[in-house]
Amino acid sequence: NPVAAAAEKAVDKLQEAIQGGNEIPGVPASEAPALQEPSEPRGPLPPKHDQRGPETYSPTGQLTGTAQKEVAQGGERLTTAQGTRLYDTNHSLKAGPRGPVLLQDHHLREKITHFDHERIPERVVHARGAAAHGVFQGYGSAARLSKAAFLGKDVETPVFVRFSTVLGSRGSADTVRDTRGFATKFYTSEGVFDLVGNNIPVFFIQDAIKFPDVIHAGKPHPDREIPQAQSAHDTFWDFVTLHTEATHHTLWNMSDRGIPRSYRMMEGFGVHTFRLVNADGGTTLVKFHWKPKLGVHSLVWEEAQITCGMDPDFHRRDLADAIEAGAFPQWELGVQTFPDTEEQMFEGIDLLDPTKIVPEELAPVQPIGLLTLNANPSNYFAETEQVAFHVGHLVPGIDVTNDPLLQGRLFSYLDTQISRLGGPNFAQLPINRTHIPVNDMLRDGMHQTAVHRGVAPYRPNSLDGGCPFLAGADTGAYIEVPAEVPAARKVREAPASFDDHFSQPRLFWLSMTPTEREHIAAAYTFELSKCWETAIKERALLVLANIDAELCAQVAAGLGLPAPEATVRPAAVEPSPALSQLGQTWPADGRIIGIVTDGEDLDAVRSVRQAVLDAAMVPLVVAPVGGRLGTGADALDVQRTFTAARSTEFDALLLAGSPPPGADAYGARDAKVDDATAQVRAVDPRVLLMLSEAYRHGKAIGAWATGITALEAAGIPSDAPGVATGDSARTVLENVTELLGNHRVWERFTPAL
Ligand code: HDE
Repeated sequence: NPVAAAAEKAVDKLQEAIQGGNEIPGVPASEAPALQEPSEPRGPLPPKHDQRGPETYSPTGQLTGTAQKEVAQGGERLTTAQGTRLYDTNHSLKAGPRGPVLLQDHHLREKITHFDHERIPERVVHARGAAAHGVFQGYGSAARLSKAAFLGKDVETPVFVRFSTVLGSRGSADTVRDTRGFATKFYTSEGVFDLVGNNIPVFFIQDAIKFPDVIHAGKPHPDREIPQAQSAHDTFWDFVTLHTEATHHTLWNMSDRGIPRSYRMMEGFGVHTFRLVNADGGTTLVKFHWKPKLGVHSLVWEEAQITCGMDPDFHRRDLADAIEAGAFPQWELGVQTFPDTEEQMFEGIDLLDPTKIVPEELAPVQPIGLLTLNANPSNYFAETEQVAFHVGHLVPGIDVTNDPLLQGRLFSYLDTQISRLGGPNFAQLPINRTHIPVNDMLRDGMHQTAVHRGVAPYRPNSLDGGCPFLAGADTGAYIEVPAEVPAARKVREAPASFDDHFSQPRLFWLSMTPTEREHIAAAYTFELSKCWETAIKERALLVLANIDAELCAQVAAGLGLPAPEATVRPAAVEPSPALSQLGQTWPADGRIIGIVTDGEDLDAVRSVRQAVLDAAMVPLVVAPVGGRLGTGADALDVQRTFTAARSTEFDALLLAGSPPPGADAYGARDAKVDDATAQVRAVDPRVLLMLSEAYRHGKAIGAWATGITALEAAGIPSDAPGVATGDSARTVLENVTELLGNHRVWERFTPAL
């Protein structure tokens, strides 16, 4: 089973990382050969098997990404940036060993000056991100809609995808409640196409002119610069309750969509309506969707909050580990299609309003290709940080619409990149370069790396042989759709259809299961409790009253405020079951199973660990202390100690036990077997915490033999929902795997946490 083998390799890697650094078990540090500084030059470490750098091709003599790396970081001997060899990099040039440092020390100044300038401004939004390389394979099903070559049947196109949170700084935690960015760069045979989307299909505002305002409101308060990466504060709620067009997006944020389990388990949306053009010039309006093969899953709020502290890099690590293990995440790209009519409405929904969805029941998502992420970046800065997406990077066959949010974005991305990447030549950075020849007339500027030939970068010219020549429609030119612009007055106005701010939030609310509604009400209560101003809480309750009286009443009760009456009666709407995350089963591939053991009955642990691998999941052995369990070739590595483990890291817990049932377990060494109270007291409190949290968070728990004793000590009956017990470890695992198909044990959530 290649997936299992890959997962095993990943666990070994993890083990290496845990043990790495100073000690190899059984070998004193001084004798560990690999850790000694080599005395002779040797080749650099090869890239890890999961890593890849950007591949680029330039006909104008620009270096490709790989070649550039060789120039910058090749060879055996340390040099200055000018290539001069150095004999010392640890001591400044001084007037005597105890004397002052000399200004003439160029190496010192070059080294420190370069370091002083290592940082570039972080993105003004979406600063915190993680990315991966991959491939997109067209199904060909979109050929009747779009002439874009990369959508053709079996056409493979390299891609680079960056996921992000929106509000937090570069160093903020991954699992905060926020929208997630989902930006994809397709290096197509017709130029770069960027699909710069989010994991939520609607946006806060309807007009880009409000973007600075909504972001100012969401970012930390300007006086104390708190809170970090949070919407739970006055200015955010002030804005979204005064601009009620934000109600729909805010509701999605307060739902489980705001706290994804993994980047691999979220949907992506292009949000705006785009226009596709086929080879005959026929046009269709579409909305883009990414559908994850692993399903859409979320954390629960308490779990997300604990994870912010226990592992702030949770999503970043999850993505990289999965790819390293060969469990490549996949999404299908799909489109909802609408006739390109003059009014650009579909079933009464304004397609130019980015706060509206079109329910999938009205316009099904039709799959048009498959995205597979299969390599990690080899340098975070060069790739993930320097990548520059732009909604205006389009290829023939894809065009924009008049959505006023999209129109503003068409301006913003290039503008922000000029300041973030220090000038107008960032398209030459390896990660941003198209993989096809560039023949532009853009010249000079900061950080120009091309050595342009010729003397006439203008058209027409007679000096450079008339080059570059223009392309026509038959030679692959990008030609904007000659869409009609109706005669109109210049106005600062929105169409009347943009005024409906509540019917779609109500549609979303009605489409949720009771459990999901509980989570939403709890999230609103949490966020609004963090606001200082009562007036803002009261205004937020008014907004909720216009969505649903029950939602409003629950949040009002939590805040200790009266529930107001609705002021708006939203249009009658049909629920859209496709919006709910519950009710389906999904593959458990790549799920993380904590096997908690006190070191007894290692045969069962070994066998269940192997069974977890065989099921393409990742086992992590959790034991009281680190090191290895048992001896010889069969010894098991401990991946987590009771001190370093927290339930939030695992999708399910297995409690290994020691035969015979009833013997001491988990630190119960001194307890009398027949003294139940003593046993309860003696179970390690860290195990009890792990169990009670996992139970509260709706995770599947399995136990066998004395593991069942520990379960009971944690107050979890062995017949509770989502708890699998038995004598055979493998049978217990089978039951747990089945439970994982539903992601969580949802029965435990009603009533809510
Ligand atoms: Fe963005 N957005 N955005 N945005 N956006 C940026 O560009 C902007 C919007 C999205 O991983 C910035 O290079 C405006 C919607 C993603 O590098 C900036 C408006 C959607 C990313 C910018 C929007 C997005 C950005 C900041 C309102 C989903 C991260 C850094 C009209 C469809 C891309 C940068 C990455 C980044 C502007 C609204 C998605 C400032 C003006 C709607 C995924 O240019």
